[in-house]
Amino acid sequence: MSDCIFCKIDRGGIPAEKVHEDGDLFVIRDINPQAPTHLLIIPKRHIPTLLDLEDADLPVIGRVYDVANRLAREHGFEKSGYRVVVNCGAGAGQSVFHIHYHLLAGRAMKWPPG
Ligand code: DGP
Repeated sequence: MSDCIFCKIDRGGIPAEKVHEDGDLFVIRDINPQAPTHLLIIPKRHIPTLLDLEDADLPVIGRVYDVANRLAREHGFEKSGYRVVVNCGAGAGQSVFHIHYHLLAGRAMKWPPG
């Protein structure tokens, strides 16, 4: 989508260091980090929200969690704990309408999230 921030980042139209990239997804650091480590795992296909997932997307969503686990091991927070969260809809806090998974680590997490 031409006016989507994450599509623009993927195409190189907005600068952002890609921490990881493969054919299906890429990972960047959140511009407004909510934890010492705050990464965004972003499927490349422009899927607006979790509700818009199609059957063909499901293998990629599985890969999101594989990449999250790999990053946890690479960055050394696999034992201290980490949170993977997706906001679906404005009422849940979604502000960028291109599906993305927040990977947060490096501090104690509260439950329930606010
Ligand atoms: P959400 O509120 O769940 O839709 O999360 C969107 C996140 O995207 C938010 O935490 C801030 C981040 N973000 C928005 N614009 C940019 C950007 O241009 N670059 C980067 N790195 N992150 C962005």
